[in-house]
Amino acid sequence: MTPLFDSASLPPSEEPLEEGAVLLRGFAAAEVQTLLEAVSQIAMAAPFRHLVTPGGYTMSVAMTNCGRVGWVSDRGGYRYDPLNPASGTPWPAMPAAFLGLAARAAAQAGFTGYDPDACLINRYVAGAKLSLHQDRDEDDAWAPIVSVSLGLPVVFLWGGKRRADPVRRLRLESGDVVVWGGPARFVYHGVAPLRDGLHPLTGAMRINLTFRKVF
Ligand code: MD3
Ligand code: FE
Repeated sequence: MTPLFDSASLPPSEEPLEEGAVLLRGFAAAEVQTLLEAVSQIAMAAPFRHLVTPGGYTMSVAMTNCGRVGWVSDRGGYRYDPLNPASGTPWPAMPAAFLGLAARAAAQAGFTGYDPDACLINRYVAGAKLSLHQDRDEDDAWAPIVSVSLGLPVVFLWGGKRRADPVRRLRLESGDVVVWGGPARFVYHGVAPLRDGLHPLTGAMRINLTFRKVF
């Protein structure tokens, strides 16, 4: 029996999650390898790093960016920076394949003309997680965040507009795309600790692309 690694083996589908949020299963399935090759190129110029939170914790997720600005964290706070603090140089440009995919996914969810400023690239190994949070460092509060899952599957945690709201669990697999915009833009969300596994293209890792309109 062939193990079911990801949604590449299923037809793409579209599931509304809530107003402003759509899950596009398998939307990027045909592009996973191309996207991962681009991530490797970006990581050569801007290596993944474990950033420190303002509270002094080192994040279990390793991060890098491409685009006009990149999301960074240090003891001073969170911000979007046109320069990579590790090198003092601009972030790698956003590859055309990234922009095209993000714009097509956003349009499918009803957000036309999407032109993201940043793509934050998150890398998870077994045990890495992202605690429940809101993304509120962007000036544009309506434009969607587009998320592309690559590699090992993960359980995505998705709550409401208040931290205490109930949290739903959603399994995301390689090639799945989620678009969160408009009224869904400020929902609390996170990622459960990654489980051990081996994916044919990423090995023991999960990579997530999150596109953001910052300005
Ligand atoms: C819903 N990343 O980088 S992407 C993040 O899988 C982040 O790496 C997760 O949360 C990851 O900030 C989840 C999905 C996502 C991203 C942003 C959102 C969902 C969102 C913003 C608002 C609502
Ligand atoms: Fe987030």
